[in-house]
Amino acid sequence: MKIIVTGPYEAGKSLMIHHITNGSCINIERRGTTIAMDHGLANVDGMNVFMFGTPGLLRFRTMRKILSSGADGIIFVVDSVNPESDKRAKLFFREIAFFLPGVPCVVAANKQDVTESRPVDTLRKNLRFLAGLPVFPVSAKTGENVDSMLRTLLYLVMMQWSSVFGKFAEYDGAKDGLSRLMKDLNLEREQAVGYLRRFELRKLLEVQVGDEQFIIKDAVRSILKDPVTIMRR
Ligand SMILES: Nc1nc2c(ncn2[C@@H]2O[C@H](COP(=O)(O)OP(=O)(O)O)[C@@H](O)[C@H]2O)c(=O)[nH]1
Ligand SMILES: [Mg+2]
Repeated sequence: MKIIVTGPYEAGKSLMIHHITNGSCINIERRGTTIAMDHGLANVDGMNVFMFGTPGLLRFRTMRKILSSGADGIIFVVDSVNPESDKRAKLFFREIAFFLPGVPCVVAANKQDVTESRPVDTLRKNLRFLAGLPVFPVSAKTGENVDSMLRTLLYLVMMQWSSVFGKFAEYDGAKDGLSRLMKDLNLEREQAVGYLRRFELRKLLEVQVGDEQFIIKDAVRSILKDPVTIMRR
């Protein structure tokens, strides 16, 4: 999966990616501020999760647009401590909703380890755009709640793709898998191949189009068949 971590400057995006990837990530920064991106790979129950963190300065909009392209899910990070960050949070939220309409999103109410941090109820009053979104009180510093937030997001992503993933599971390894996928989901060949390529790139499948076949990777077979298990760890 491709997950984008966005939100205003200093909210804790880079530290969150550092935590999620156990430190195996890169941050292209200058004097402590991300100027291009963070990138790292996490593994959740055998599923590869490609994490991309965006630069939080307003002027790097083009970079955020490029990084957002094709994302399956969004972690929107807000600073629970500093109310001065709220205005920027609103602008960034509007931006990501424009870049990635309809893509599942969870909100990280970050820095909850700090005594003066605002609880989620207060943040919901201060940041009206949070209405209707799942908000998790987290700390990128201690790691509190970060794993359950990520798992919830992955679950929401899998639910969004459930009709496609259900067919992947059904025709896993079938010799006419591609044509059955097209028939059941009423897809043109190009579109069905597009889905296969998308999830091959995300390392969920191996595709042999010449053979009209696709095979789910062993590591993710049980999750694709029963996505809710990703929440049960
Ligand atoms: N106490 C605390 N500090 C945090 C937390 N997350 C980030 N920070 C600090 O906030 C500052 C900005 O973090 P960074 O990850 O660079 O933010 P970014 O600009 O959103 O990438 C750094 O000094 C971090 O150490 C957190 O959960 N708790
Ligand atoms: Mg950063």
